[in-house]
Formats: sequence, structure tokens, C-alpha cells
Amino acid sequence: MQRTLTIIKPDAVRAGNAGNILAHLQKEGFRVIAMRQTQLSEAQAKAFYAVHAERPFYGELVEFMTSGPVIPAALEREDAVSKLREVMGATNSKEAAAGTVRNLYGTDIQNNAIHGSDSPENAAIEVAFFFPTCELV
Ligand code: 3AN
Repeated sequence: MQRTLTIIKPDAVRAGNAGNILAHLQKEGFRVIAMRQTQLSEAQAKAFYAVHAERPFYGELVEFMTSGPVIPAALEREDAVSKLREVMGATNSKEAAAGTVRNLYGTDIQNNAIHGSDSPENAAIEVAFFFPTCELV
């Protein structure tokens, strides 16, 4: 069994799509082992996306991710990391395959509804960023 981290992003929470996205993930076999709603501070968003610090879109990304409530959740299933990437769809919502979360609920490359860890190593770091081990149930 593997763990990964998802974040339902501000665009999807604002649009009232959080429930549908969670249902979609559960239908795909993901079990929610921790979840909460929070609004990221600028410092938290910068720290979470530190790997993108040199990218031209970093400032906009931090602004977007702090623009409203988000719902981070730790998920568990077999091959959770790669399966979540598949279920999410391409980064650019306009290019995401039919039926993926980003195809259904995203708008563009920034407003793309959902985050998913890109490797098991980053999944462990990202789960720990939001949830202490004692809250994973
Ligand atoms: P993914 O979320 O598919 O792993 P990353 O890690 O390359 O994609 O990018 C992290 C986040 O940064 C994306 N989810 C998206 O919101 C934003 N992003 C990526 N590329 C761009 C871009 N060219 N312009 C604006 N935002 C971007």
C-alpha cells in the first residue's frame, strides 16, 4: 500500500467541486487517511512549491494557491502516486484526457483543480508537510 498527497486547489473549492472530486478519488480506490480545509499563508505556499522557485510562474502560483481555502488530503491505495497522476490528468486542464479530474473540473494550466505528488519520495515529504504521523488513520 502506498501513500500520496492531494490538494483540492482554491479554484475547485470555490466552485463547489470538492465533494465531487473526493467522490471521484474514492471511486478510483483511494482511501482518505487524513484531510482538512485550510487557507495557506504566503510562506506556506512558497515552502510547499519551493522546487518551482526559479520558474517564471512561481509568483502567480503562490498567489493562486493562497487565494482561498484548499483541502489537502493524504490518500492511500496500491500505486497511489502514479494512479493519482493518471486520475488527475495533464497539468494543463485543456489538454487533460476526457474523464480525468482536471478535464472535468479544471480550467487551464494554473486553475487545474488538484495537486498530486509526483514521486513516492515527494509524497512522503508532502504528506508530512500537512499531517503529523499521529493524524494518519
Ligand atoms: P503538476 O501539478 O501536474 O505536477 P507541476 O508540478 O509542473 O505540475 O506544476 C505545479 C503547479 O504549477 C501546477 N499544478 C500549476 O498549477 C502550476 N503551473 C505549472 N506550469 C505552469 C505554467 N506554465 N503557468 C502557470 N502555472 C503553472
